[in-house]
Amino acid sequence: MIVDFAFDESVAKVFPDMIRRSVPGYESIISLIGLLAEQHARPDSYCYDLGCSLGAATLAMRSRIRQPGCRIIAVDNAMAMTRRCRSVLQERPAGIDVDVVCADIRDIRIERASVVVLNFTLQFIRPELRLAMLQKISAGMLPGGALILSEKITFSDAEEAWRMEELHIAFKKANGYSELEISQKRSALENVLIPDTLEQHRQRLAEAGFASVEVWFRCFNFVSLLALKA
Ligand code: GEK
Repeated sequence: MIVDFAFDESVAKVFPDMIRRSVPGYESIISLIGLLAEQHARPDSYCYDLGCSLGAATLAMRSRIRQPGCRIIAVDNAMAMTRRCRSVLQERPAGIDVDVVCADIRDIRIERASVVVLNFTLQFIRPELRLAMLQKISAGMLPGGALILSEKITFSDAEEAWRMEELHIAFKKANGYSELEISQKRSALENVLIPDTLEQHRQRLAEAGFASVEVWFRCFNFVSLLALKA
């Protein structure tokens, strides 16, 4: 029997290996988030890593941001993730301060944000709640602030969707996953990870108050967007 995917202890334990083998370009996205954050972080502001898991994006930001008075807030609602995230950060103390918070990102306050990272997290929020989430982020951002939104996407064209899905499956197979593991994971994620099209993302971001939205990374059905607050 396939049960819905959950971010529990067993997932947290293998998470870095799992996400690297499942998301094409993950490692590049992570290191480039450090670069984007360095460009957009402002003095005396907060940088948020929402759905931080083990803190990969937080570590990348921390290694590059040098602005005085800048602080990173890393949030995840899975205790198994935040516990490990804290120890990862303690193992390598350096750079600006980080607060790791175990909470639902829908419940936290966003304020004075110059950078907000949603690296493969919005896709786990129920679709009808996504606009309100982005509106809250936008309202808490400083003018010119940067939202980095990475997502698995779907396509309105069925053939394109099929081709991209096939490439993603080939990527996972090349990384050692079996047909059975791939199909079981797909079933487990079916009700949990609900992808939008790029067009849906663009419209929602515009509605939430972001002035410009650019794709800065894409591989198959995975994209990362840079959205700037008006
Ligand atoms: C990385 N950003 O390595 N509130 C807080 N956290 C949540 C919520 C929520 N409502 N829903 C899901 N999460 C990371 C990778 S993983 C992506 C992000 C993946 C958390 C969840 O617990 C998990 O840790 C993370 O979002 C998604 O750059 O596994 O495909």
